[in-house]
Amino acid sequence: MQEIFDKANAVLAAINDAKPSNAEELEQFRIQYLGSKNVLKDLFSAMAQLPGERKKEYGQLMNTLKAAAEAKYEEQKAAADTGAKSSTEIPDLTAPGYPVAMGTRHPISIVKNKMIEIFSRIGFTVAEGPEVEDDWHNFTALGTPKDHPARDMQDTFYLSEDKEWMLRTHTSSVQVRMMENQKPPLRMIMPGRVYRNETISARAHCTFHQVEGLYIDENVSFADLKQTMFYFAQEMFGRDTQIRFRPSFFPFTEPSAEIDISCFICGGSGCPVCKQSGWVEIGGCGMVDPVVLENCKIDAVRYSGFAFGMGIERITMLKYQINDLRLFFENDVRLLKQFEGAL
Ligand code: 2NM
Repeated sequence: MQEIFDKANAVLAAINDAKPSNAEELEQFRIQYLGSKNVLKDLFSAMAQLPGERKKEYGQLMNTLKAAAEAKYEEQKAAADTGAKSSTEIPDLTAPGYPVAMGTRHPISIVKNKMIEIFSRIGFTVAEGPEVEDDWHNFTALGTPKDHPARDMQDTFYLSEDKEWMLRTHTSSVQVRMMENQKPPLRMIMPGRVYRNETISARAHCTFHQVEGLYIDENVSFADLKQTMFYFAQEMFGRDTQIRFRPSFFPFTEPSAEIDISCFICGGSGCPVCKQSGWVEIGGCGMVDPVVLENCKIDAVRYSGFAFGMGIERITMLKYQINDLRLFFENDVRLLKQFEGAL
């Protein structure tokens, strides 16, 4: 009789000691203790040989055995599923961590920084201002009051019913702030994000980035403007780059011009980038209208100035031959990682 109890207790000890640590051992354990021909069954049948008064005690031992086998199996299975070897094992805290992939600078930032660097070499400083603007700084001071037809040139995101507040449509609003608050000479560029309510396509987006520039001093001439743009074009696109100015219109400059550069892909002979014309547009510019200077409390008799504006996305698309503006706003790493190590 004691032999039967000893045998059952030995199996219980074996179950408690078992450490099935891989899938194969775990399956062996299951077959041995929980399968259709498991060892517990023989122990159960031995119950018949026991006297009545010890049957209950043996039955309880059998239940303990079965519960121990099931608990061990579930515990080891769960441990295997989570990859933990054992709940008591301490991880190696000195092991090196998993490497974290380094991010890359966005192409718009790369080109913006390059533009800042080029202009800073000839004495331009950088100024920034708010993206939510009032009517005065975004429009009226720049020669476009509320009823002015030139306002229709830009599709503005207004923020108030009375059209007093809006998302800035250009960074010229920052130039107004600078002209109001500082005395000439002024020589600065304003990089930043601007907003226009346009249908999103490969060539247009409701938000993009601009670098605008402003130079105000005594005797600033159109020749200074041309030479500044020529310098920029050569630094940005290469020493062989030529520029040309086409007459244009902006509400805040007179005269005004669009700036083209000779196509740096084909050198001017004609290709798909310049649409066979040999020239590509990079921005607009002009002599600041005396009315704008006076609006900003600058003596327009003593001072004159030039201003220019360029879209950073456009410059970036040209420089890196990116053909869809939307790529800049999607943050697809397949695009971004191509700029690894670039500036
Ligand atoms: C452009 C083109 C031409 C411009 C003018 C001014 C200001 F404030 F001085 F009047 N800021 N920016 C300007 C002139 C911007 O962007 C295509």
